[in-house]
Amino acid sequence: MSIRTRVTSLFAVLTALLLLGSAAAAAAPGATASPSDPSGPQAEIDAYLAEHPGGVQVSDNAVAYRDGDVVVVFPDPGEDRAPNGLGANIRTSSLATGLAEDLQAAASSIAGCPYDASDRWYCFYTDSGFGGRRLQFLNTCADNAADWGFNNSTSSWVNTNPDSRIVAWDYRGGTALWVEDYGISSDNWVGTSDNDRMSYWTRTNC
Ligand SMILES: [Ca+2]
Ligand SMILES: [Ca+2]
Repeated sequence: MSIRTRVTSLFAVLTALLLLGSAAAAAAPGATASPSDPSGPQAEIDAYLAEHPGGVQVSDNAVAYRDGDVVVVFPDPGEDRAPNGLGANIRTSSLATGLAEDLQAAASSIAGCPYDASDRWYCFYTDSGFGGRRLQFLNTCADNAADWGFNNSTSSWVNTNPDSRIVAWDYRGGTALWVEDYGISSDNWVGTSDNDRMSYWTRTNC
């Protein structure tokens, strides 16, 4: 073998090793998922934001409205429940980081619905057992579920507000379905007769 051939062979081997190395790096576990990761709920979030403009995506799992007073958290595909907090890949916007700090500062949570002295959330869930989407509200006094895409969908709830009761209504001016007592209270199943009926809610002391 000539020297030239040997050098060329060595170069070929080195190139192959480098290529292998970069392939291994690309496949390394723990790589951050991109926002378009097809394993996340991105398609669902895109559809939600299109139907409910004005929201800001704050993570792979959550969108926020009204400067963070309303947060909707989506489960990953195949998961029964939405993740606690904001879920994966919290964005770098001040809204996202501020909200994440707030949720993290909460003393604890019930089924992902945070509570502490300053943050008094109440949460609705579209499935029983605190499953499905989690719709979190901080300062909202009354609202229509349809405005947030969960009309006639609520199957469980959590109220962490010690000063307010929540009353769930079939529709505005209609029948009261259930009362969420002064926090901390929760129900993992509203019952067959009330399931998927809430269209409107009110909050006392508001
Ligand atoms: Ca439901
Ligand atoms: Ca209804």
